[in-house]
Amino acid sequence: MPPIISRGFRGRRDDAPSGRVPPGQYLTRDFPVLSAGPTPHRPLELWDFSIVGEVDEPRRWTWEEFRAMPSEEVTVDIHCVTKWSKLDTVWQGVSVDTLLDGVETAAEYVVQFSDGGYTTNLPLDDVTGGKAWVAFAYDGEPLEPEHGGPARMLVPHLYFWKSAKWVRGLRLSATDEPGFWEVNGYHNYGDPWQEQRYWGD
Ligand SMILES: Nc1nc2c(c(=O)[nH]1)N[C@H]1C(S)=C(S)[C@@H](COP(=O)(O)O)O[C@H]1N2
Ligand SMILES: [Mo]
Repeated sequence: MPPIISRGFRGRRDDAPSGRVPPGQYLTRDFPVLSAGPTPHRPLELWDFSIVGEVDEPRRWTWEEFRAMPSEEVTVDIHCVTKWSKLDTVWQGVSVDTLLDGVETAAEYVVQFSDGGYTTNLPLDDVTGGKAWVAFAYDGEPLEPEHGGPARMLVPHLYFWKSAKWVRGLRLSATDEPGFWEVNGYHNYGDPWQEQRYWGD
């Protein structure tokens, strides 16, 4: 008798490791590009990153200063609201904790702002405590413009629209100010494990 091979088992070989893929998501090995507008191309000598709003003193780094800061390699899973998830993506970036080091603020919210005008809002707690980075490399290479280069936010515990490409800074605020997709029907918080895709989810 030949061994009995279960097609069911074979068919599931590419399935997600359990507990890694939020409800309603499928896995992709591609890296889709999702941009609401054209890709900005800002020369590095005209790039800076700033922390503004409700802070004791605004902070600003040129590209050179930003790249001289300590950075980390992080391996994380990312989840787009259009239902693709990608496991074990590898980034290099500066932790937002490092950028906020020494910044005095009573703010509870933050808006990421970008070249091209994109914004996205979240509680300050969601970008502190080792949960968010300003990433400048992906898979060991400088971040491609389509994916947000020269630098983008990486906030992997929320849907990926909460990770602004071409990010130029953080605006700290006492009040929550909905960003680009949040005023256009997306959920204000965007937890993929709670399937917080749209208003009312
Ligand atoms: N500036 C900017 N950032 C953005 C977007 C955008 O349109 N503009 N799209 C968001 C959405 S909806 C997703 S899923 C991810 C897509 O990142 P990717 O194109 O690198 O896959 O970027 C997010 N950040
Ligand atoms: Mo998205």
